[in-house]
Amino acid sequence: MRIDVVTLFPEMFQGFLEGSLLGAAQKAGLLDIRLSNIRDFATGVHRQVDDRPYGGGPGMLLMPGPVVDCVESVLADAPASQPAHVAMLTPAGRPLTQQVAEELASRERLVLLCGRYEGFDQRVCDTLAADQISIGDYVLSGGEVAAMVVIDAVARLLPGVLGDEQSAVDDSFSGTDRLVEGPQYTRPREFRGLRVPDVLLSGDHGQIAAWRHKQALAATSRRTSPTTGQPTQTS
Ligand code: 6GU
Repeated sequence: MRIDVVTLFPEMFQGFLEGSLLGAAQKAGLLDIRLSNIRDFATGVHRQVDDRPYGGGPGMLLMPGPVVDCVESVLADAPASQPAHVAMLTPAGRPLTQQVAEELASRERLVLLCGRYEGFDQRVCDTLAADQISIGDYVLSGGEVAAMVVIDAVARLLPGVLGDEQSAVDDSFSGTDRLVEGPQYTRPREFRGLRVPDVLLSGDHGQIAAWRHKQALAATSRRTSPTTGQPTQTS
């Protein structure tokens, strides 16, 4: 899979992309992540990329020209057999869920467009007809951190990226039931008086699977209300 990130701040991705999982995936040739700087497509002596919103209001907007030119230069570097899926990171987008991550991971090419300032000029959305993704109902200073969240969630779903192929299938929000995982334990058997549940030491895999399923159902219902779908747990 190839992922192109279009951003004003490519340097924000450096440490992140060198990190263990993504660094190894790129070395192994499973993932090819490239960074493009919107600033390289700025025109004029001041290389300006932002301007004040028409109609007034606070802050600055990214100018549509450099953004669209940068995305189009990335798209031009794609064979017709591998059309890229363009996704803009914006708080107005559809919420990122495990299902959305799976959908993005099924693409061969992804372009992630990071906004800054107060957001994008509407004509960027109109011109690119891009997917729009938000990582939650809170405001970030820019789309870069959100793009890193998307890359992390997507990369670990690619075949061969995780050591153990089953672990992505067993994850919270995965599989057909989309439950969160229940409690898990490792050694020691007793920690500060808290003991590992006997069933996990029983060696009875049928019993263990049944216990885990029951725990996952309980953890899932603790965390979301069946009526509102909103979290019910505050601690
Ligand atoms: Cl994708 N961008 C920004 N700026 N803020 C956000 C977001 C994205 N998702 C949630 N908040």
